[in-house]
This record gives sequence, C-alpha cells and structure tokens, in this order.
Amino acid sequence: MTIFKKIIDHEIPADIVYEDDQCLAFRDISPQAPTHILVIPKKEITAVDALTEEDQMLVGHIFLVIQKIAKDEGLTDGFRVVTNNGQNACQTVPHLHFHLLGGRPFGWPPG
Ligand code: DGP
Repeated sequence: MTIFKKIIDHEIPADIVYEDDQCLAFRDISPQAPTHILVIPKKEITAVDALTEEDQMLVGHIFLVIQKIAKDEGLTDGFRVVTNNGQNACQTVPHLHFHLLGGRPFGWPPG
C-alpha cells in the first residue's frame, strides 16, 4: 500500500482541496511552486504505463478536475501539469498522480 492510498482512505492527513468518487486532490508536502497540488485517482494505478482502456474516462475526468482546480486557484497566467512515470522521470510514489503547478513562470525544457 502506498502513502497515497492512506491519504485516499483518510488514514493520514493531507490538505485536501477536492474530492469526489473517482479522484482526490491535495497539496504536495514539498511544494515546487506557490500552487503545487497532486491530483490522483482513487483506483490504485501505479503509473501511466499501467493504464488500460477502462481508465479512459477516469483520466479524462481527472483532467477536467485539474482544469477546475486551476480556475479555483486563480492560475490565470498559466500552469503546468506533470506526471512522472518510472525511474528516469523521478517517480517516487507508485500511485498515478498529476502534479498541478502554478503561480510562477516555468522553464523549458524541464530538468
Ligand atoms: P513523484 O516524484 O512524481 O512521484 O512525486 C511524488 C510527490 O508526492 C512529491 O512531490 C512529494 C509528494 N508526497 C510524498 N509523500 C507525501 C505525503 O505524505 N503527503 C503529501 N501531501 N505529499 C506527499
């Protein structure tokens, strides 16, 4: 069981900004921008490479939730959505999550 599953189950605290039957969003414990929120499915999926066709609606739903949170957070000047998949991408928690980052300019290419 990952730490994110414990947050989903409300076994450990998190600063939750959105929740519905399919997903949960909470502030990252180590923020890399003024707004840094993780949006995760409640279904236990390890990463993008574990997604299946049955997850299509879920992932689409998550992106609409990200759009809503970005609006709620006032990220009118832009924001970035990042998902790290696997070792080379520095994924540390093996539960699919989308980082919503905003409130400052970002560089490109990413590090
Ligand atoms: P990644 O490197 O993409 O796997 O990002 C995992 C993120 O999860 C990282 O930015 C820190 C965050 N994180 C890890 N443990 C916790 C936790 O217990 N609570 C919260 N709010 N965030 C966590």
